[in-house]
Amino acid sequence: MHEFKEILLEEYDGIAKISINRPQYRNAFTPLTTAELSQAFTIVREAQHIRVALLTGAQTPRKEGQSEEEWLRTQAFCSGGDMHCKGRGGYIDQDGTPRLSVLDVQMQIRRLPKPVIAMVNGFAIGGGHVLHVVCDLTIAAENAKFGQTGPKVGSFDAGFGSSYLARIVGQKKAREIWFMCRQYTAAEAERMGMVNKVVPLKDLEQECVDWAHRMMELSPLALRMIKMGLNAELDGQAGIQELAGDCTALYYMLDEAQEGGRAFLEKRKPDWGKFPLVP
Ligand code: S0N
Repeated sequence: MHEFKEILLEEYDGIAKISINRPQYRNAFTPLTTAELSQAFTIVREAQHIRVALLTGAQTPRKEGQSEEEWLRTQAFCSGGDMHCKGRGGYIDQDGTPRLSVLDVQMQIRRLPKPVIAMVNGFAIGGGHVLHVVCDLTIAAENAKFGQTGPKVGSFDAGFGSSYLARIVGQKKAREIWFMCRQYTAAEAERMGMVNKVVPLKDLEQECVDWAHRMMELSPLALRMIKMGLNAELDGQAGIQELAGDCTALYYMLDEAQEGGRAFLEKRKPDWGKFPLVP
């Protein structure tokens, strides 16, 4: 759909696939990666024919002589912020400005009025783990590994990466994940409730496409309103603003809302009486 340097944006049959494309660094993100992710999610939001987005990590080809087991062990969804760019105040971009811009990407995923599936094909670690947490659904390959590392490497995400994680797996497990900095298998992540389904890596993309197609048979507006309602319960006034915005957009689609504007322009009183007031 668009050419980028550190990510790929592809589309198939109404489904957008966004891949972080730095497999040599286990798909760690730089400020450029997050800027490109932001741009990609904006494109996906604007594209009316796109109904579902997949977020994943690019894979490395299997090297000659490498066993399948070893190859599977090295695949990554995302390993968080690129340590090579970490400076004081954030991750340093090409102009020398420190940034924490993955937070904007998290917000975009949460606010995207379309379902986002995290297609976790390997390591989902640190800020990469948080990215799958904020997606609406997570489908993981059997080889995927999940975990937070912040307190081990001098960082943390006390936002969605902690509070929303706790809503998903419960307070005790969320504290364990952050306080112990261990890695969990896909099966363990599924048992904790932070993964919807686990499949072999070779079936992962097809499984995600099947889930996307299933959702595409359903009312997009209904899914959008449910997503915003689920967010609103957790996001306080910011969540209510999001849900209310969608309610306003729906209201504008009714003749009743059109009547108000038309009456003003025609310099007459609006005739509200002609619209049904259902109990
Ligand atoms: C993923 C791990 C477990 C894979 O281990 P494995 O298979 O043994 O591979 P390695 O040999 O370790 O790695 C292969 C190559 O990839 C490079 N690499 C891996 N991860 C990173 C990384 N995060 N940054 C830079 N490079 C990375 C390795 O260096 C190696 O390269 P070569 O071959 O050249 O040596 C393992 O790699 C691992 O544990 N990685 C680190 C994971 C980690 O700690 N991530 C957390 C990083 N921090 C964050 O994500 C910060 C949170 C955050 O983003 C945030 C939070 C709140 C508010 C804002 C932010 C924000 O940053 O914007």
